[in-house]
Amino acid sequence: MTPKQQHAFDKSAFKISMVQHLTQLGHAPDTAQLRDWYLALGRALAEHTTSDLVATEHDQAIKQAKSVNYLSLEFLIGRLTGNNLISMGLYDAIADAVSELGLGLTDLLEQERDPSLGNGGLGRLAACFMDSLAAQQYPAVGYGLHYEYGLFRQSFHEGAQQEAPDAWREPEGYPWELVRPELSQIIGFYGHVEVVEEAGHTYRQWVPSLKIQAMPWDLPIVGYQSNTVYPLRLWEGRALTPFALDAFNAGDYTHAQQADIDAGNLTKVLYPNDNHDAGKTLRLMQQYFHSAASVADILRRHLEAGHALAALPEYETIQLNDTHPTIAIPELMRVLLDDYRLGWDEAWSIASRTFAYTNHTLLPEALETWSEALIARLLPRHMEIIFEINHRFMQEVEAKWPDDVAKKQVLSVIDDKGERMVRMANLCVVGSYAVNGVAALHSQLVKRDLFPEFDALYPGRIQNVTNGITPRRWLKFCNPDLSNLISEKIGEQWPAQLEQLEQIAQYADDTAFQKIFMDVKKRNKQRLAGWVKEHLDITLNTDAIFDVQIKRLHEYKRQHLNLLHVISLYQRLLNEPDFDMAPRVVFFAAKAAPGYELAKSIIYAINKVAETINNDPRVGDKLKVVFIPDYRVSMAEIIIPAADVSEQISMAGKEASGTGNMKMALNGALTIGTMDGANVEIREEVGDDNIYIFGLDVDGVSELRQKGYQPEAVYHSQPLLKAALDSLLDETFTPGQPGALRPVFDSVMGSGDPYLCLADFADYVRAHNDIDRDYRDASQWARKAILNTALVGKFSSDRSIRDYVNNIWQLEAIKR
Ligand code: OX2
Repeated sequence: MTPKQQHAFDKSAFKISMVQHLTQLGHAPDTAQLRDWYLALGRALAEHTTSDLVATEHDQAIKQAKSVNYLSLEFLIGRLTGNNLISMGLYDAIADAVSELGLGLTDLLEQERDPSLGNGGLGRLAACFMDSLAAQQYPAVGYGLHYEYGLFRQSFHEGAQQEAPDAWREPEGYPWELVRPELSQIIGFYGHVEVVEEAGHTYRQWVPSLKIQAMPWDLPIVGYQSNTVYPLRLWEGRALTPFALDAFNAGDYTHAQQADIDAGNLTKVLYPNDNHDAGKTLRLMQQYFHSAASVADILRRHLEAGHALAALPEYETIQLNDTHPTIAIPELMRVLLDDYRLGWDEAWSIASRTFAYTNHTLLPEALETWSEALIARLLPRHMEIIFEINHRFMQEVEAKWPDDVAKKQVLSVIDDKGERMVRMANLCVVGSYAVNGVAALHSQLVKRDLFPEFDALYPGRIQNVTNGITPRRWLKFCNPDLSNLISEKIGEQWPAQLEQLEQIAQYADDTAFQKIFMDVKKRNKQRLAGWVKEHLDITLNTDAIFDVQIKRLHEYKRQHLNLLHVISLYQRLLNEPDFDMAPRVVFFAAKAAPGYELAKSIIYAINKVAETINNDPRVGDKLKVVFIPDYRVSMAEIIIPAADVSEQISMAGKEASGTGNMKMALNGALTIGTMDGANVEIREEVGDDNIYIFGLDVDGVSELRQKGYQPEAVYHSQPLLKAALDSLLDETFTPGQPGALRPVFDSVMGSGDPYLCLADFADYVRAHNDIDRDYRDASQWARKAILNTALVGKFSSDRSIRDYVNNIWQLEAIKR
């Protein structure tokens, strides 16, 4: 607690406030349930953050400074209460206050439902970035959507994934959010473009035929010990009935396609795709709704602060989190051209110095394209503007590479092979002053493989900012025992200056420290084992290696490679009398996109294998497999501190960065990983001896592809692998249903496996054998674990944000 906050906190006043909120909720202290008390606590705390939020909004210094606007369709913020208490420096004081009311703070915190307003890494990154912006006091507003249903809730029925809606705010609403009707916007769709003449000039004007109200809800992003609260502004779609009547009367009927899309549906659901583009009309409507409302709000703030329109790039920068908000570029152009009547060159000069774009993937299926026909129907004026942007851009290409049709074809914003499509990534690169990848290797590949022509045309535009994670949530809050141990050794500054963890390295060989460090790990493993016992009724050996793979389910992440290793361990335990292994618990947690059949088959296979192994008395506690359902931020907070081994096993070149890899290393887990994404940089930091690298690297992958990949040959040459694969075809794991796991078998056999699972199997097993050997040497293992915690300070999202600030955004911190 900072002295200022300590001074400000009045325990008895706070208790009175909690009881008042409880009363307003219609409950009496003697009969209220835990959940009622949690809501009262949240509301009492939110009073403070709301007043800080408003104060920050009115801060003249901030109005006169440059801000970043982080536009993202996803913010996977996780529970706010505990984290905000840490940031406010009030955790212990509130624990004390609620205990005087006869309550346990951790029980109250458990009542909060995760706002799962994101899918995976991309959304969680946005949340970590907001945390780091507020902690370091770089002026910022996060703009997202207020989905009524977050990512679905996952359960398993006989091993198969079931999805249920996640009404995260129901029934009482979310205590931390504040609706801001005075800041609402009206957003148009469909309609036509008219030509208007004024004072000898002609202008184009879009006349939408459908209008929807964008209602903002602000969530407070509380800066760690910084007295700064920035808004995460989430737009909700609301019907504007009177207008629809006008339009109807005017005979301006909306297109039949959109008949079933009313305003209330617009922000109902978060699309459950991660790293995959599904191209649905409603999704484009969400994207435009988000972009247009955010652009309007940014311009409102800019103009209200008294700045000239032309000075927009000096005061506001707009970061596009992936291509999802790309339509903000033509939207800003439309507003500047048609509403403010600027000339094209001036408007373009403003827009193209305002936007910057982060690319998160090279996977072709995740690179968004929208059909020209759809955009032209939904956003007719924007399609005109996109054509004009591209026309001028093609002239630029012609000037650089005269008569080079091939160059124009790859660079064009419009793909006209077949149905004409707008390539959103190309539009982003053309309309942004900076483009970045999310880890060193990934950014290199963006330049080399995805956008080599753009890199030649605009040298220096494509940069790297390696991802990071907030040490507040991902160490201080989720792992209090380790945090206390670290603070005892190096003081309390590390959550704001993670590089300081390096000082822990000096204790890596200290046997007394090793013991305390591993005792902490053990308690975290016991906590997780307790959760598993209570919720899944599986008894775990907490001396076992806790081997963890937690992330979205995707072929490229290769959960099925992990599964093949698990099966091979099982078979060796049964078949090889001399086989000895350190006990292991292999944890999985992952949601599959509901429409992604193979991902669901992999989940089913893991569950079936787990069921068989966990109930086979011959295995005892040597091997257990646990699939934790409904993976979410609050679950990650329990799993990550308990991990010994972190599985980061994507095929090289496919995982742009990964951030779970950073979280687990920070909490003292050792990575088993390919040379992919940020694994490469984690290895640089922790050193070769403290990470288990295996498999083909990016060059190895392309060599193998060139040679011709033949999984059958691998299958026939490796008996361990063959036996594991064969067991997917018989009844070993699906009694009475032979072949039920065949989709997984088929996906890795045949030359069709783009992710080369079998090619990496042998080396993966070798790396796991090394882990098994090293884990048995408790002191050596402790040393490696300590060094992981000590040496990953680089991966603080504070550092990522400083990279953006210095290399891209050019912001000044505004101290409050
Ligand atoms: C993810 C990437 O897959 C992951 O590697 C990265 O760490 C994360 O974004 C944050 O940068 N959808 N999710 C991602 O990319 C896309 C597209």
